[in-house]
Amino acid sequence: MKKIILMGRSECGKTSLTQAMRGETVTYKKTQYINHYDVIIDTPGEYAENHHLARALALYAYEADVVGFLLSATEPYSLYSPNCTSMANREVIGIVTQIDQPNANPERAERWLRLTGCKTVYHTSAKTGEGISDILEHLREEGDVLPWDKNQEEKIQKQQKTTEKQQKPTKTA
Ligand SMILES: Nc1nc2c(ncn2[C@@H]2O[C@H](COP(=O)(O)OP(=O)(O)OP(=O)(O)O)[C@@H](O)[C@H]2O)c(=O)[nH]1
Ligand SMILES: [Mg+2]
Repeated sequence: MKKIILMGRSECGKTSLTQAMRGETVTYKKTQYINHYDVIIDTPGEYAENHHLARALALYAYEADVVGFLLSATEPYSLYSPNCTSMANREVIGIVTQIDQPNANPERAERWLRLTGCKTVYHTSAKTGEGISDILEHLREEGDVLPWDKNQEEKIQKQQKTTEKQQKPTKTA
C-alpha cells in the first residue's frame, strides 16, 4: 500500500477517517492488513490553520507517497490557497469528509479542493463508511490484497460450484 498523510483543519475528520480506514481492514482481514497501521499518517489540524501549512506540507510530504487534503462537507469556508498542491512534490488527493451530516454540502467542498489543484477528489463518511474503500483502492499497489478481493473470490467460487452442480448430469435409473 502507498503511504498517505492526512492534512486538514481541526475537526475536519482526519482521526476519524484514519480509524475508519483501519477499522475496516482490521474487521475484515486482520493479519494481512496489519500494515495499514503504517500507511496512514494523521496530523494535527493546527498545521493547516496557520501560514506554516506550506512548509509543513512540503516537509511532511516526504514521509508519504500521497498527500490527502481533507475538507469537511459542513465547512462554510476553505483554508486552502488556490494551487497549493504545487507545494508538495507528491500526488495530492482531495478528500471531502462528513458527507453524512445533515447540513453537508459535498459539491461545494469538492469545488474548493479542486481549486487547490487536486485532480482526484473522494467523498467520504467515517460514520457510514462511504468512500473509504475508494481511498484504500487508490493506495493499492501491485500484490496488495484488499478485503473485498477475498469476498469477490468467495463469490466467484460459490458461483462456480453452483454452475458445476447445475451442469452435472442427473443419474437416471
Ligand atoms: N457524522 C460524522 N461525524 C464525523 C465524521 N468524521 C468526523 N466526525 C466528527 O467530527 C469531530 C472531529 O473529528 P476528528 O476526526 O477528531 O477531527 P480531526 O481532524 O482529527 O481533528 P484534530 O485532531 O483536532 O485536527 C468528531 O466529533 C467526530 O466524531 C463523519 O464522517 N461523520
Ligand atoms: Mg485528530
